[in-house]
Amino acid sequence: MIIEQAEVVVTSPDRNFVTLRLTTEDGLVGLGDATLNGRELAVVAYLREHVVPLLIGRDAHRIEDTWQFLYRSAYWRRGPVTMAAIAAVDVALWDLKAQAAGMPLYQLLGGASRTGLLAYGHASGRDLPELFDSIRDHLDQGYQAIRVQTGVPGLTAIYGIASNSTGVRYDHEPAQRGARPAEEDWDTRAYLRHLPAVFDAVRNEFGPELPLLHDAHHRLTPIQAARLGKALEPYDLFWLEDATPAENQQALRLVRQHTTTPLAIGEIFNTIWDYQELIREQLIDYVRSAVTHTGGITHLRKILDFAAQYQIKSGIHGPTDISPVGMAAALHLGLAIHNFGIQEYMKHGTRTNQVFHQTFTFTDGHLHPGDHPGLGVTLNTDHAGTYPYEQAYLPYNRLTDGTIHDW
Ligand code: EZ4
Ligand code: CO
Repeated sequence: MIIEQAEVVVTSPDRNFVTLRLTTEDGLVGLGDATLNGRELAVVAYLREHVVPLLIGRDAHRIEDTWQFLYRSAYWRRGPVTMAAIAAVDVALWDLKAQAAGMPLYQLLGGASRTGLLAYGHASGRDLPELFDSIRDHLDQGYQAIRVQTGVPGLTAIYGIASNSTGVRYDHEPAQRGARPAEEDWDTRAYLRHLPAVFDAVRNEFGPELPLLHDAHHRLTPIQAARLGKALEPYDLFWLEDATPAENQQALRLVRQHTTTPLAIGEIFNTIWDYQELIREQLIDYVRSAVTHTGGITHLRKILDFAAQYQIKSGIHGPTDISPVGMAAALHLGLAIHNFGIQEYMKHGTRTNQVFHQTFTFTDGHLHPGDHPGLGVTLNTDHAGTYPYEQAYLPYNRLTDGTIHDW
């Protein structure tokens, strides 16, 4: 199964996506997602200039060998750009191998360990009435687990709210098109005062059973995160995500000592080394890495197998900046592993769904990758070509005194 052609397709239907498309001599087409939100073209250049020339003529069956070759022969290891590029190659090779075998990819990964994947969606509102409407809307769509984000009094534009006070709706996700990143404001004390009351109100309205999640998006110090985890204990969160900035694994030890609120982290990690202490010392409960940003199925599987030894489960990142290709890869992996926890799922827009034809399903709050050979996603290159790349940036934060803060 020799790789004859490797193309990097950039398209921007509802937002920018980078897709690697491998074609074999036998005419099979495999897809891999290489989308790195806000830094897309860096991965495009890495792939086009440095990886594509190495792929032509290789045996597409040699997935582990190709992974090790790309990782070790670069000499410069890790990092989001490198690992997204390797991920795209890895997923495209798994797609090809499963198509060649005539099986859905999850079969090659060991077969189904469950009938469907519990998914959570993103409810949000500037205030409680808006938030309650959003939760009800998600329940109507069938979601059985819900992430809750709200506005904070005194702050005008903060992470996770589908519309801000200027009435401008995010295009499904936080990156915004334009030549400069949007500035948002942040005040940790105001947030810490406000959030427990929000969860109190949500539990009163929707009862004790609904799994609720929350994303603190890297903004807290360890002691602030510990306090928040403790304050939220009465509301029985499924998880508190990214409580502290991710680089310092030690921070989680302090948080852990103070709270029984389950902790999830890792959407911006890119290798198993970022998790080494967190997993071995059981400082977290859920691994947030995406297939797309963590070296593909081959590497994320190793992280999740390591995590399984410590009863730590998957919580694979699934915002709209993961393309339908990256999402399908997550679903095949999630269906196969034993230590599946939950899958994040924000729906893509109609333009995206025209560019990427998908066969995965969402029924009664559960995702299933479908039973088509391979990933089950095809790329309509004609449609893709009608949506050229548009510059977009993730926002950034300033405190009230003007200091840049973690976003
Ligand atoms: O901010 O994917 O849990 N989900 C998240 C996302 C991230 C974006 C960044 O590109 O934190 O919304
Ligand atoms: Co997050």
